[in-house]
Amino acid sequence: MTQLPPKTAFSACPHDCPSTCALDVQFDPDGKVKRLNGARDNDYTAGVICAKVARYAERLYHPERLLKPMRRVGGKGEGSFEEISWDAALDLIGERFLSAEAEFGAQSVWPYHYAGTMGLVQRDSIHRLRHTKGYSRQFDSICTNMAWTGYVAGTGRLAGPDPREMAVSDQIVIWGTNPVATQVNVMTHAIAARKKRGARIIVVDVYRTETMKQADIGLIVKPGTDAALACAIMHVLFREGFADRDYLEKFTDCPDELEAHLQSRSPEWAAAITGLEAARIEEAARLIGEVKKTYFRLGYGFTRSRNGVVAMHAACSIAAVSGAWKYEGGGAFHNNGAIYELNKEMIEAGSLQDPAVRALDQCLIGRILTGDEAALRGGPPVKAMLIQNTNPVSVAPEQDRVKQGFAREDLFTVVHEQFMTETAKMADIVLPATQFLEHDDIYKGGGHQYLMLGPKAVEPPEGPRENIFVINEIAERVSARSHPGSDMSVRDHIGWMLENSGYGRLEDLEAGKWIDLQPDFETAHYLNGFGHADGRFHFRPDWGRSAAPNKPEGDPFGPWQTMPELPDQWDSIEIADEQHPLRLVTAPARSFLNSTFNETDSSRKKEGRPEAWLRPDDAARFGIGDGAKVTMGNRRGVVTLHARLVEIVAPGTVISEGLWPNDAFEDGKGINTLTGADPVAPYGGAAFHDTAVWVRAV
Ligand SMILES: Nc1nc2c(c(=O)[nH]1)N[C@H]1C(S)=C(S)[C@@H](COP(=O)(O)OP(=O)(O)OC[C@H]3O[C@@H](n4cnc5c(=O)[nH]c(N)nc54)[C@H](O)[C@@H]3O)O[C@H]1N2
Ligand SMILES: Nc1nc2c(c(=O)[nH]1)N[C@H]1C(S)=C(S)[C@@H](COP(=O)(O)OP(=O)(O)OC[C@H]3O[C@@H](n4cnc5c(=O)[nH]c(N)nc54)[C@H](O)[C@@H]3O)O[C@H]1N2
Ligand code: SF4
Ligand SMILES: [Mo]
Repeated sequence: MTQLPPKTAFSACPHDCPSTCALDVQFDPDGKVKRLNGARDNDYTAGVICAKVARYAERLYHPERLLKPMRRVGGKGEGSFEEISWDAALDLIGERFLSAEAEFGAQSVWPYHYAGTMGLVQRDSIHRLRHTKGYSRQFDSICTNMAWTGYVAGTGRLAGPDPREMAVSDQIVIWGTNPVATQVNVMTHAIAARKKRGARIIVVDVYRTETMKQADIGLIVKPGTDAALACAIMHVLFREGFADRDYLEKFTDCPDELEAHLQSRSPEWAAAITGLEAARIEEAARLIGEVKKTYFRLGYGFTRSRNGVVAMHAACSIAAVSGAWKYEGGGAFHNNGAIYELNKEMIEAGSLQDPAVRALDQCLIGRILTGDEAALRGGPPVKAMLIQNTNPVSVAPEQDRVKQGFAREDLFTVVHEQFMTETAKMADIVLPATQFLEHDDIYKGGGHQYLMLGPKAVEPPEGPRENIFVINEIAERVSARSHPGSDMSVRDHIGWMLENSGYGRLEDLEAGKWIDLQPDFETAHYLNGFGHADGRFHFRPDWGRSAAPNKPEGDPFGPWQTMPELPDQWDSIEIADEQHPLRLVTAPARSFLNSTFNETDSSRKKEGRPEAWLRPDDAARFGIGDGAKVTMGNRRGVVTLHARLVEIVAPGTVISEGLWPNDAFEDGKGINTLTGADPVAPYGGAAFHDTAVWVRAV
C-alpha cells in the first residue's frame, strides 16, 4: 500500500521578523505544500500570520529557484554561469580559501552571514568554520544594534513584560514600528485588548502607516525627533503630578536630576522639533499619565537614525517615570533576547574564538571590500568570502561601494542562496540552498518568548543543500573539522543544545512543539530590580561602557562623547540643507521581507514599483507631480523612481518603502545607494532612515 502524504505538519517561520510565527503546513493531496497557516494552539501566533508567508508555496516552488551549483564564466557581475557538480564546486572553494590563507593569512577569508534564516543551527554553524580556522569575525551591526543598546542602557537587560500582556493593557503605544507590515502579531494582541477592554492604541511614526490607520491616536513626528517627544511627555508627567514618585525613588537612578533637566523640555519646545502641535503632545502625555496600564511596544524603525540609541533610551524612560512597569499590561517591551540563555558551543565553537582576530563591521562591507584601511582594522585585505542568508549588494548601505568591492577580480566570492540575488550575481561560485520547510532547525522569538522547533516538512528538490552541509564540506576541505560539532546532524545539534541549556530533550520538544520561556511577572517587570548592578533603571547611562548586547571589543565609536547624559534631543542626524532639502526614510514594504519575497510575483504586484512618497506641499516646492518620474540623490549617489503624493507624511520627509531589487530601478541602483554606513554612536549600526536628499523631476 502506498503511504498517503500527511495532511498537515508544524513548523516555525524562519524569517528575520520578531514574530517568529508557529506554523501549520497544509499539503495538497500529492504531498506538495499548499499553504501555511498560523498555529491556533500557539497563544502568541494565535492563528494569524502575514500574507506573504501564508502563500509560501509560491516561493518554495518558484521557477527561478536555484537548483544547481554554478561557476562564473563571464566577467564579474555579468551573470554568466555554467553548472558544475557539488564536489567540483566544494573542491574549488577549498583550494581558493587555502590559497588566500597561505598568501594573506586566515583573516583574509571573511565568512559573511545574516538572518535570512533565523534557524540557530543553519544560521550560526558558519561560526564553527570561522572560529576553527581563525577567519575574520563579523560584527553584526546591520539591524538591532541601536535599538538594543538604547533599551539596555535603561533597563540593563534585553527583556521585558510578557508580550501577551498587551491583551490585558488599557493602552498600547506602538512606537517606531509598523507591525501591520513588520510583525503582524503585535496587532493581534493590541486589537484583542481594544475589543475586550476598550484599550486605546497610540502610534508614533513619520507617516500614516497601515498601523497608524488602525490607531486611536496617530502622532507623526519628523524623522529623528522621537527623543524630543519623549522628553516633553516626561516633562508633562512630572509637571502635572503623573510621575510615580515612590516608584522613581525606589527603582531609578536619578529622578530629581531628570525632573530638573526636563523643566525646559516643554511641549512647545518639542513641537518646534517634532513638527507636532504642543496641544497634541500634552494630550498624549496626559493619557499616558492617567492610564497606568500602558504597554509601550518599542520598535526598530525609530532607532535607525544617527541619534537612534538616544531615542530608544528616551522612549523607554517614559515607562519608568509613569511607573507603568509595575502593572500587568504595563511597561516597555522591545525584544526578549536575554531570556533564552542557550548553550551553542556545538553549533558555533565559541570556545575556539580568538578575540585577537579582527571583527569586521557588517555594515562597512563596501568600505572593507574597497580596501578602506580603518574598516579593515589594520589587517589584510579580504580575498575570499562565503555568504549565507544575506544579500548585501541590495541591503547594505553605501551600495555603490559595495558593488565596487564585489566587482574586484581578485576577490573570490561564494554565495549560498535560494535565488539569484544581486549578491549571487556577483559571485564566483553560486550554491543552491534548501528552504526552511526542507530542513530541520530551531528558532527563538525576539518579539515573544517561545523556543520553537521547525522540523523538515518536505524533501528538497534534487540539488539544493542545507547550510550545515556546505559548512561541513568546506571545513573538510580546509582541515577544519576538529570541533565535535562538525560531526553532528541538525537534530543532534538541537538535542545537544536543549540538554546543555537545561531545556529537556529533543523528543520532548517534538511533542510540545515549543517551550514557553517567559520569566515570572516580577522578573519580567523588573520588580526585583533592573538588570544593572545597582538594580535601578538608568536615566543617566554610561554610554562609554554600557553593557550593550552586541557590543564589539574596544572603545565605542561614532561621536559618542557628545551623546546627551540624560534623555534629550541629540542633533547628530543628517540635517536637511539647501542642497539636500528633504529627509529620506526607507521603511519596509509589507509584501517584502528585507530583500526576501521581492522575487515572487504576488509580492511585486502588491507593491507596484519603487516610489518616493512626498507631501503635496513638498512636491510643489520642487515642481513634482503625482506619478512623475524623479531622481533622488545625495553625495553618495542618485536613484531613479516615481513620485507619489500622499497627504500624511511628516513635513520635509520622503518615504520610500522597500527593499525593491536593484534592477527594479533604472540603472540598477537600489535605494541603499543613498544610505550611509558611518557607524552610529556608540556601538555602530546603519542609520537607514536618516538620509538627507534632493528630489528632482526628470
Ligand atoms: N513586511 C516586512 N516585515 C519585516 C521586514 C520587512 O522588510 N518587511 N523586516 C524585518 C526586519 S529585518 C526587522 S529588523 C523588523 C523591523 O521592524 P520595525 O521595528 O517595524 O522597524 P522598521 O521596519 O525599520 O521601521 C518601522 C517604522 O519606523 C518608522 N520610522 C522611521 N524613522 C522613524 C523615526 O525617526 N521616528 C519614528 N517614530 N518612526 C520612524 C518607519 O516609517 C516605519 O513605519 O521587521 C521585520 N519584518
Ligand atoms: N534601505 C534599507 N535597507 C535595509 C533595511 C531598511 O529598513 N532599509 N533594513 C536592514 C535590516 S533591519 C536588515 S536585518 C537587513 C537584512 O538584509 P538581509 O540579511 O539581506 O535579509 P533577507 O532578505 O531577510 O535575507 C537575505 C537572503 O537570505 C536567503 N536565505 C533565506 N534562508 C536561507 C537559508 O536557509 N540558507 C541560505 N543559504 N540562504 C537563505 C534569502 O533567499 C535572501 O536572499 O537589511 C537592512 N537593509
Ligand atoms: S509575521 Fe513574521 S514571523 Fe510571522 S509568518 Fe510573517 S514573516 Fe514569518
Ligand atoms: Mo532587521
